[in-house]
Amino acid sequence: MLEDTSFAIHPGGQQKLTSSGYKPVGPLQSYQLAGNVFRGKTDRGELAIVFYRDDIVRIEMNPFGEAQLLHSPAIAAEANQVLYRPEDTGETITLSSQKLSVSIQKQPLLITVMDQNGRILVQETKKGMAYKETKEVICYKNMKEDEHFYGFGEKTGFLDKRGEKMVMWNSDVYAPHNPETDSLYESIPFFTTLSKAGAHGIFFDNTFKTTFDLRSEEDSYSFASEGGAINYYVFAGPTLKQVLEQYTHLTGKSPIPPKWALGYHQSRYSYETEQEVRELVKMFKEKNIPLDVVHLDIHYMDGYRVFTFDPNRFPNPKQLIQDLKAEGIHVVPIVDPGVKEDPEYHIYQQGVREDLFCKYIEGSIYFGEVWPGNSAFPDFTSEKARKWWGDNHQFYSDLGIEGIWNDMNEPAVFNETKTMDLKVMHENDGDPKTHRELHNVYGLLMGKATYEGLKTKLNGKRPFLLTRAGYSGVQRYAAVWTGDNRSFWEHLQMSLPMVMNLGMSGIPFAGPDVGGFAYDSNGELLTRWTQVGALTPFFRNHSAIGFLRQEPWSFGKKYEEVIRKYIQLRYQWLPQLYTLFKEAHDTGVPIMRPLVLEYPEDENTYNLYDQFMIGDNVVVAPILKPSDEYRVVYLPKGDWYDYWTGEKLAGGTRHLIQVPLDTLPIYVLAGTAIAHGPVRMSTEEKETERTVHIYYQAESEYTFKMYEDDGSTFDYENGSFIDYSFTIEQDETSVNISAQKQGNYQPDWERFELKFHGLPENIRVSINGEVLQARKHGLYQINL
Ligand code: MIG
Repeated sequence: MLEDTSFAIHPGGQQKLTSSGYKPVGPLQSYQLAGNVFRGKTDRGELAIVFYRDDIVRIEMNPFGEAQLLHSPAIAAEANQVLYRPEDTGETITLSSQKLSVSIQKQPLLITVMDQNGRILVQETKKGMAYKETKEVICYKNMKEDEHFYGFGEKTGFLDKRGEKMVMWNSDVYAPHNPETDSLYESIPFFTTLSKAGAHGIFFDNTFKTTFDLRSEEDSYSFASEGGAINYYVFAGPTLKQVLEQYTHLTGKSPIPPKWALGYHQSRYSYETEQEVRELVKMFKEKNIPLDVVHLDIHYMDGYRVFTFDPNRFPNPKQLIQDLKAEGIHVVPIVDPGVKEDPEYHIYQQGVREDLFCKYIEGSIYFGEVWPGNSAFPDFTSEKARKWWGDNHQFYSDLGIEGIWNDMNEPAVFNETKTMDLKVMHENDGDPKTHRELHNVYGLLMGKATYEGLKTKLNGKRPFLLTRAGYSGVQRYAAVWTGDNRSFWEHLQMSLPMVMNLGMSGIPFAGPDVGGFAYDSNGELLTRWTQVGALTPFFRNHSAIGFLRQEPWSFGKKYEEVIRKYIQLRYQWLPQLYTLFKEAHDTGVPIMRPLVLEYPEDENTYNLYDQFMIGDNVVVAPILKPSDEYRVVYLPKGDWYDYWTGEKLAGGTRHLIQVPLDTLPIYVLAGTAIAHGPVRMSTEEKETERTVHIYYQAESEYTFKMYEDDGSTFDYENGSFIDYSFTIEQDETSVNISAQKQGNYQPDWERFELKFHGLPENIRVSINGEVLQARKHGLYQINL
């Protein structure tokens, strides 16, 4: 194509820059208060303001009519009754809650959101809010010099998004994900701004194609949409963690995953036959490599018909799944939205007869080309279609399947636009809207249908769902993998800030294809990538058809040994990760964190993308380049223990470290603790012992948390869990632990140990006032 050559920048082909053509919405002319809702009229349209909580305010400006205050499916919370009194000075109206104050200057209309101390969080520029007759809307905000930006979901590039311009439009991108690649599979129009004064967040809840421009102007940014209203929420912070709690209050928290989903997943496009799957599992057993999940990609289906198995390739799926389960392994099949046009296929018949497919306004079904050939697409915006789709998962649950992998749900279609015709009209539970408006929520609603359907079929067991596409709120249903990356070192590098920003967007359960999907991987890359994967929330090795195989043993013994070590390490860390998943469920704070989340006052962390934290006390600094045994690691303030050698390093500075192939650099903050379990071949194996590692530091105090439940049911919702809290106080002569527990779940382990690192001789260790006897130096066995 000529567009792929220099012809693309032919001097004659440059378009003239036109003035933007936006018009201001005009001054505020009148207003009224109806209960909790402030409504004001401008020249054009209506402004509405509602507090959802003292620390969350919604602002909607519709330049084309009334502010409708409708909800996208992202929203999981209702507005609380927040009491406020408007103050009107003649020029400005101010609405104040306990935490926020919104000032509305009437002429010209200018909205400023402040905290209770009058600190400005968000302020419109002179351009304010504007629209075009063609229905585009835009909102301009000031951007201060010291502001840094996190979130925006699944984007390429580095950690801090200042200077980026990003478009939200769920897209299937098989072409290599480059720094300039913009829209990927997920659209999360939410971000957090951090400055010296603190943090606040904005969620632009508009499901049309939206654009965030933090690049074009030096001192302002904008968010714009192709349609709909200027509808956004401001979160008060003032810390990054509070913003995440506020955003996930509004859009929902992630469920606690079943434990098996936190183990190691092996995938390939595709393991094509029952025989191949059995041999794969046998290899894992023989090689002593833990495994919890095998994914079945599209080859398992009969002619790519969802809710079927190919009778030749998989003659007895029930037996296969049962046999694997007996070995502690779960099978997760892929399910795409496209339903093959085939009048003899029951799913297609049901969809047509019961009117469940996406249609044009004129009444004909929309067909698009995907794997099965010409296909219809369920209209997930309709409750009836969602229920139908969910109920059909009985097919999988009857076979013993407890997890589903949703792919192609942007939706991806093999045509020029890569998706469904924008004119298609979704039923949208009685409020019909075009695909142009609802494209970005199609994947989210498929996830809702799948998760909720599967949940009702599993009789109290936790479903696992993996999805490629999503919108804000997707964390309520699914884990997210970052789609079709490649076996490039650059993509290993890029996966870190991408997964960290997904975490900063309310999506804690995320990860890339370990080893890289397309292109040929190699031993060194797979080894380094598996090291990172061992501590990434979602840990799956997946690779594409036509490229080198990349199971752990594919590149020879030297690499296999190291890969085994790190998959095993994953299982040792599971207790620690599980507690962090529980924390994410409660607070929205992710498991894998950028350092800035823990050290927001430390400028060195603001764009630190090649290291990450697990929880609040562990820094991981992987090798991300070939043939390199050295790297610089930045350790924030405090002292840090090398996880492997026990050597203590000073924080607040950079270290040059040597990192042989078998090492993933991990540092634990002195004065803190982490929980470990034994290496197991799968999470179904009983966890017989539990060890809490405590890293000695004189004059320190830390509250260590450890959460346990059965790992597989929702019984924790009815009190069947146990939550430990250890306050560890250490000084020159003694360590005192005050241990508390809440809940009555009886954990599996038979032995519980405390293991100290760096503990000097002659230190007295006591727990709840009782002095402990060491079994050997620094090792204590206790009864909890
Ligand atoms: O266009 O099902 O991202 O993980 O292996 C390819 C085949 C469709 C894309 C997914 C990938 C999966 C593949 N799918």
